[in-house]
Amino acid sequence: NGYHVAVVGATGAVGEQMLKMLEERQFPLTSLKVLASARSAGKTVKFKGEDIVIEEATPDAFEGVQIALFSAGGSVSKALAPEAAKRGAICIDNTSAFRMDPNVPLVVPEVNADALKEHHGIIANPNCSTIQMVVALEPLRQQYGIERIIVSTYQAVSGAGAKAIQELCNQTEAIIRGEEVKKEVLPVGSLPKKHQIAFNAIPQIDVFLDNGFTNEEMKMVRETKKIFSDDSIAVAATCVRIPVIKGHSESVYVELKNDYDLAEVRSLLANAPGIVVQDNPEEQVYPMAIDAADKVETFVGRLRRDLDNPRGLHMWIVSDNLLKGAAWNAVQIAEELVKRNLIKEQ
Ligand code: A2P
Ligand code: 11C
Repeated sequence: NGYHVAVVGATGAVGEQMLKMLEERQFPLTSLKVLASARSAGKTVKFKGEDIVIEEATPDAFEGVQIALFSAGGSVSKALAPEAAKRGAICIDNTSAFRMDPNVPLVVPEVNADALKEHHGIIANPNCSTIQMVVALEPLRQQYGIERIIVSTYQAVSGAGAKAIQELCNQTEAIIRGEEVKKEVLPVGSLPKKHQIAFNAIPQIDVFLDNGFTNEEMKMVRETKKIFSDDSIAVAATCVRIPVIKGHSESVYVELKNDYDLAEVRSLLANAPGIVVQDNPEEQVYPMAIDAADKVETFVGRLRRDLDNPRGLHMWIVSDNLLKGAAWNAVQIAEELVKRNLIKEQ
């Protein structure tokens, strides 16, 4: 008793992890299609030890598909998710193409799984930096309410795709060998000007908007309000790329609506789904990207009260951007759809 599933962008940094998650979670599959661009058609990817032939992602490729996981960029989702939905598939889209569409639920299962009921064939997976933040803040929002959030991120290069991972590795090797450093991908593939990421920190992820914030920063603002269904929460973000391969780290300052007790905050977080508290500064225990890599949980630590505002709380939040930030959240949504009986029979 399984489902017909397709993964679009199966050769990419996130697509590869989607296949890994489907395999690890033993998602009930009747068939699996792996789709990518025409460049990859005919090549193979491994799934459960077997070679599966990649097909070109075209509208007809979705015939008979019940669940389609998309991570091949916004323009591919815009063109093909409506085609897949038209053919009866539920699309779980990891790109930003449909996130702010009022007809599209934007879902983090630990926070707003109920929004899945409202879907019309497309469900959006939020941005990686938003997902781990709302997972960690949800227990506090439930208990105390949230007034404002100020976040600074330290984001891994894998967020910018497989080419950016390669760029970090190539630049690092070149510098150590004293060779010329090539800059081809970061900070933004589509812009002409590039910066070195190896041994650097770049305060730009995605393009700048007229208000002085980047698109990545504004995604954190808009998506947080939509997932929490609360436009009154004030959010401001500064997003920075650092030379780490996997795992986004975030310094989050949150002002709560009501008084809080720090011990209670710790226990609320420790008992919440998807969260692991790592907070023992005396023993130098706190979340780090290197430990969060390849794990599905969101790690929280450095919990401390603000020095001036007694309702202010500082926290450090780390998660694997390719897993909870993308592939795991998408597969978790698929599992939730199964649990809620929301998938159409073919
Ligand atoms: P391909 O390898 O065939 O180019 P990443 O985010 O790591 O850069 O990966 C992007 C993913 O999106 C890859 O799997 C890539 O496939 C896929 N992709 C890019 N363009 C298209 C397209 N026009 N149609 C389908 N898949 C695409
Ligand atoms: C990054 N957060 O780390 C971005 C990648 O809207 O899904 C994901 C962009 C998105 O570069």
